Amino acid sequence: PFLINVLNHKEFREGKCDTGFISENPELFKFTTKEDIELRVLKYIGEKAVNENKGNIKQFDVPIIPKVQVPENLYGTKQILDEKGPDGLVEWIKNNKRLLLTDTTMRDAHQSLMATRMRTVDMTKIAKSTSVLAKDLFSLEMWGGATFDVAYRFLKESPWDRLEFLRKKIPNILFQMLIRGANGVGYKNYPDNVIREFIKQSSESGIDVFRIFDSLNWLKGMEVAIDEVLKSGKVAEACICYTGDILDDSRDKYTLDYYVKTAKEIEKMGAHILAIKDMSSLLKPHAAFKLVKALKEEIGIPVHFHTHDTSGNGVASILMAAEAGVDIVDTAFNSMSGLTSQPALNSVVAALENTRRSTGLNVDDLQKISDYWSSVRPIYEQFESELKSGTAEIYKYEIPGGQYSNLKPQVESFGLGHRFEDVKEMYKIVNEMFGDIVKVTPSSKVVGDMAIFMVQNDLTPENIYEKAKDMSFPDSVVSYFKGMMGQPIGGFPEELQKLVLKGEEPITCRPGELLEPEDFDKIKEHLKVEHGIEPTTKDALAYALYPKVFEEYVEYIKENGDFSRMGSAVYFHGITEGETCEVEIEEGKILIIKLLEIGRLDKEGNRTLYFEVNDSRRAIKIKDKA
Ligand code: 3PY
Ligand code: ZN
Repeated sequence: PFLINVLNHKEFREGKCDTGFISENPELFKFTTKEDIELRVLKYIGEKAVNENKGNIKQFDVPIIPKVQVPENLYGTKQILDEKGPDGLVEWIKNNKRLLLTDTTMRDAHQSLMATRMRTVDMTKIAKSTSVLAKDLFSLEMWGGATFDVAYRFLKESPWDRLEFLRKKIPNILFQMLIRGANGVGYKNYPDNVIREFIKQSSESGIDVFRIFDSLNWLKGMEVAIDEVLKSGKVAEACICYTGDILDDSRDKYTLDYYVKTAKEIEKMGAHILAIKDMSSLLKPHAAFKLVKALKEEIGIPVHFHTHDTSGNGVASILMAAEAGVDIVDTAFNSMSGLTSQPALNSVVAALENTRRSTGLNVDDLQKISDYWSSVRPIYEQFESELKSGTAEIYKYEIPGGQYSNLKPQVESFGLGHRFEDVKEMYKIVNEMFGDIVKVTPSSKVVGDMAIFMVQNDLTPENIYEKAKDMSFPDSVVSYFKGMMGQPIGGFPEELQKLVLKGEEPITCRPGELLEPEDFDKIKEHLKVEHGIEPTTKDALAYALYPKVFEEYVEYIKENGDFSRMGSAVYFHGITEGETCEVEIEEGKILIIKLLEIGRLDKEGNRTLYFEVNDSRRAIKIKDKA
């Protein structure tokens, strides 16, 4: 994506350069030829073979892409929105008796099951089939949350490309994203103009439904995002994040009344749809019935239920919500569902056949898509947690799906693997110390970081005020107590706030009112001068959200090449001696690569690898790091 050389350099083309230009810009005189691209691919594969898989390769089934005939009149919710606008779509939802379904496979499901590592190629391959076989879905949640950051950081691919490629292939189903209110797709509040520009660009690139939440249920934290979505003519779906247990009368902070009151305020803010965001799988089946019933009686906008299956009760909660009249629910194709992911889509469809909430989707058609994901999933096994079953302990700990499956490796990275159970207990204790808060990105990260910090330093709610007097707390905890993530329901516990802030004054206004607006022209100039790219607004936005991650991404691509079209089995696992693979390097251009032989170690510590590439032989040297 960043192929910039002298021929497409703006100043050179405009004739504004003198001869000094050549010596000042040597990188502009490098031309990436087909041979260079080929060489980069061979290096990538060679590196895997010599230093990573070392001959140990798992065999994966080739995922079967169901053949479909695209009908001429492919029509879906996207056309309803485009033709009738958000209010027309809302009317259509309200007049619908069917239970409407969202599939989360391309966003929350893989975020929760496989550390957000699903690559764009695996999504685009099934996109056309999805548009036909699942044409009656309400929406596909396929963007936002952690996917934006992880695409650049770990997958070295552009999340914008993902959105735009999928949009082209799926013209009929609404695209939905998750945006963390003023925290955008990041972990801290951003200046208002970053949130606004981000929404504008996302909407231009293909997002239709913006699910907006605030990690503390602080409505002010959603104001700017809701306003911008309304301006863009797209669908604003605002959340109440669910925590606690409305069935338990002894818990009087997050009651049914609290949720209904908050939902009414959200409706007043102009949201088109209300989402119940049950990120930690805490909304028990009977509570789901009670909550949805009350909301349907008290508010006029449609209700969309999002839950996880961490407890194992997810499908039950969905069915009870359906009985109570919920309009839309989130599910994931069966092979990508369950555990910390969403409840099972195919099973919900089958369960409701021949009932008054029948979904209108075809079980056999959906099975083909689930089978595809079933063959893709093993390629990502290395990113999955060890969780084998649902667990009722989630009701006690209240940890969001993605965080629950990620907590163990995180705790291990602090050398505290043996104290994992203590960290979970501490997560609950920290929540109590904080005054029982809503826990979802980024507030859940604050609670997690604090729990690890306390276990690491042998702190307790009793000894912390003495023992931690001179300790500096994790950055996320300091930022939280400063008010930089907004205000929690019921306010901050003052004594703890003082201990953490050590004399610094907290804020009580919206952080966005204090943050300097981002200067996008300056960012573009910086990217051009420092990294030699012709930046787009999408690049500038990525930099505004994640400066370091984006810069590293640009440098990686310049140095190593863009492997986003490479199949995931090869991308993650490589090939070994004697094996052949196909690698797409650009649309329709495929290299057939056979690794003929890995040579002996030479005196310099290198090995020569012999390849056959589309019938010609090539040899490259790779340093053996062993
Ligand atoms: C996210 O913010 O990424 C979430 O999925 C929260 O539940
Ligand atoms: Zn979720």
